[in-house]
Amino acid sequence: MTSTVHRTCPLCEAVCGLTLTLDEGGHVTSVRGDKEDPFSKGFICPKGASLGRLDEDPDRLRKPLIREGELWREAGWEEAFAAVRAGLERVADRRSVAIYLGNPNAHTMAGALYVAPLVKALGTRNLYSASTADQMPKHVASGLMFGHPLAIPVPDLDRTDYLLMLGANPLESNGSLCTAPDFPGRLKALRRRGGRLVVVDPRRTRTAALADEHVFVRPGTDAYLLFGLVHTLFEAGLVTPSHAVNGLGQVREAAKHFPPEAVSPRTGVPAEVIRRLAVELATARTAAVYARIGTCTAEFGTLAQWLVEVLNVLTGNLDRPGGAMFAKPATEPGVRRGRPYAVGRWKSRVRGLPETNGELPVATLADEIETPGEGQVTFLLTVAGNPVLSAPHGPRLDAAFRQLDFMVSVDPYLNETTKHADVILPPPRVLQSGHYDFALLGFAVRNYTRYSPPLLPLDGQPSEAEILARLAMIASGLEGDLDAFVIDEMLRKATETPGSGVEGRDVAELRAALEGGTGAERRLDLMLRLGPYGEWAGKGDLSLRKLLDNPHGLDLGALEPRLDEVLRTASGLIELAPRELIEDVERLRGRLAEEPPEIVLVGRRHLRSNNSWMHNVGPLVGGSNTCTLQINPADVARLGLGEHAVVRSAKGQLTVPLEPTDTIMPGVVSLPHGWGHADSAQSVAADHPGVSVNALTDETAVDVPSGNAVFNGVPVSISPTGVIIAQ
Ligand SMILES: Nc1nc2c(c(=O)[nH]1)N[C@H]1C(S)=C(S)[C@@H](COP(=O)(O)OP(=O)(O)OC[C@H]3O[C@@H](n4cnc5c(=O)[nH]c(N)nc54)[C@H](O)[C@@H]3O)O[C@H]1N2
Ligand SMILES: Nc1nc2c(c(=O)[nH]1)N[C@H]1C(S)=C(S)[C@@H](COP(=O)(O)OP(=O)(O)OC[C@H]3O[C@@H](n4cnc5c(=O)[nH]c(N)nc54)[C@H](O)[C@@H]3O)O[C@H]1N2
Ligand code: SF4
Ligand SMILES: [Mo]
Repeated sequence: MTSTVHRTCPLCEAVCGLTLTLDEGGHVTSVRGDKEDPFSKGFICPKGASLGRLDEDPDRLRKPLIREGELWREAGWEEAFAAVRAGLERVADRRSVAIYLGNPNAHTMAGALYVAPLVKALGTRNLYSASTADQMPKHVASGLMFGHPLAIPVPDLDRTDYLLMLGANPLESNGSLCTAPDFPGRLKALRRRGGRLVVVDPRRTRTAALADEHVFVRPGTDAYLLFGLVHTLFEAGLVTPSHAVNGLGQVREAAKHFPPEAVSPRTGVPAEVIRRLAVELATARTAAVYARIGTCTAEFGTLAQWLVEVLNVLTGNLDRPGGAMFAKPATEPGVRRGRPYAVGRWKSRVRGLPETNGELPVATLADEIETPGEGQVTFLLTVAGNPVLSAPHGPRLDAAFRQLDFMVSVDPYLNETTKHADVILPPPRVLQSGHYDFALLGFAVRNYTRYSPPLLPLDGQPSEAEILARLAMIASGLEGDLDAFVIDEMLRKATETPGSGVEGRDVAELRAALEGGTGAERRLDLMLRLGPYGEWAGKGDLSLRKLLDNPHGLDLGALEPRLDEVLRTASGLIELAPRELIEDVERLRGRLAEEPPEIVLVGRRHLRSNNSWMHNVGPLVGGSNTCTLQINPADVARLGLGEHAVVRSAKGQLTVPLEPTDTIMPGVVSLPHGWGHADSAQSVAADHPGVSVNALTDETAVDVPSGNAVFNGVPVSISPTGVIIAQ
């Protein structure tokens, strides 16, 4: 007997609905797009289609591993948790404990619901995550402008008339901080209805090829280009902000330093193109500017994200249909309270880098492990992360992790990072886990909700939620049911909040009404009921029951203007010129005068890959090698290169196969990240090792306001193999 089941794909931000066929042994025999999902409507990509293979990968860990010298042995769960407890008890000072959270935490219920209590229980400020190797500039810009780090607008993709996209390649990545299943189809629809798509990228990507116009830009210079656009809007009298703002005059003053003629040589974009783009943006019926990883992981990442929103505001496109809008996710807390957003509330011990969103930059994790003194990190917990391959200058972390007294990893794989752990705690298979996109639905281009319950029983091992809850209990020394505690806290607050919808009601009675087979499900039920469409506090009848009754998900409508609900600044206005960012403009001005490096390195993504961890699935790594150095043929000829070349940076060198292509600008080369599996314990990945680009990236270079790593615009030199360069 086979069975057909439906669930959300957990592998990227597009949240596609999948329809799986399982045989009686619970093995996946086919994966298709779920045609009845109102958001993804049957879309699927090669990664989603490989979900069954990934889920049943024989190299996935099924039991905890405990290290004995250089060897590993499988252990029972109680023994593994006892080993973690003993390791933590050896730490005299909790300041020496660090936690690193990787990208999949944004995709798991465990990450959304259990990481915060775990971090609290560990009682340390040494919190690091992939966010400072990714989107922290967006949080900082939104926090300072709109008062909340999650108030990140998304382009209203299905209605806009004009989309200016910088540093994103959704035809390969399927989109990021813009949840839009079938992103390619939505871009094609934009053009079909007469809209215009302009892509700014140092490479002519598949997305650029689909666009009306592709603009080559020198890596790391988007902030100059965006300032050139802002300058033109003021110059041409095209500024029509749709909202009350603070700081308009300061933005005008700052932009005076960046006329198109001044930024053109640095960006490589002709001044007349900058002027034309500004006019197009301002005069389109509706328009949105959207910028992603290429512009975030750069030296002026926060300034670039700020200027993106400045443009959306100045052209009157923020918070209106067809412009840049805020999603309204079904689990959004009714009342967002707290102090106004601030950065730098504390600083890192060694380099004095400011905290952002309660985190320290991953670019300084190695410093904190290597540098003796009070608070030196000696105990590390990683959850769903592979910083040895994904963080800047990964080889230094590889060496630093060897110095740790104790390391614990929650991860399904023995890999370049977890090989340093003393204990590895593997989460169960994807199909044994419930799934709800708490994080990603806050950035969706349509309001939408869907819950996927676990499809297969747990067979005695803990869910990832239970693993993290157990670690939190070990760290806090408390006993009891973490979920019950969280639920009671939330209910108490809601019942005490005037106008909450449950004001004055009895906590015990509300608690008893919650449904769900696990603590995580009951917490989801509570969040749905208290959310904006919820049956308790919202304007609808959402609850876990309703989602279980609608396994293909529910459309909650097109995005609607909601800036009033989203704004959390002390002034109650959009802060167009936050002090921290205006100060950073000086750094930008200073760099304009400097001679740029001759050759710079950027990254890229491939459709069938996902950061560092999907290289063990045969169908995804088959075919031609994708870990190649893209380079313009003119540079190949100029430098006299053969099939391979040596790339050197301030931090390291790699020998790489070349992929000459005129789709990349002269003076720019590109390597994808996440490779470098030469010593991997994973059999397929070890056969397709590639090299780690993060052997070249520099952990000492960060975007100053956010502490974010710089992966794009890294200065490198390139020489033929076999040539020895005198140092
Ligand atoms: N040079 C360069 N470096 C980059 C980037 C770049 O563009 N260029 N991109 C950056 C970006 S955007 C990101 S997000 C980071 C990613 O950085 P990381 O999150 O540190 O790295 P990933 O490669 O995503 O590793 C994910 C880990 O999670 C594990 N995992 C997978 N699923 C689960 C699960 O369900 N539960 C648990 N517990 N573990 C799971 C995998 O085995 C793997 O070990 O890399 C950054 N690094
Ligand atoms: N298939 C696949 N999908 C993924 C991932 C994956 O690894 N593989 N990773 C996921 C993750 S963690 C993330 S964060 C998202 C990222 O999603 P995207 O932001 O769409 O990421 P990329 O596809 O790397 O596209 C970034 C583009 O920026 C360009 N670029 C580089 N430097 C610059 C610059 O200085 N300026 C400008 N304007 N452009 C520049 C690059 O050439 C590249 O085309 O993708 C997610 N989805
Ligand atoms: S686009 Fe993303 S969510 Fe959709 S099937 Fe592919 S990996 Fe899964
Ligand atoms: Mo990412």
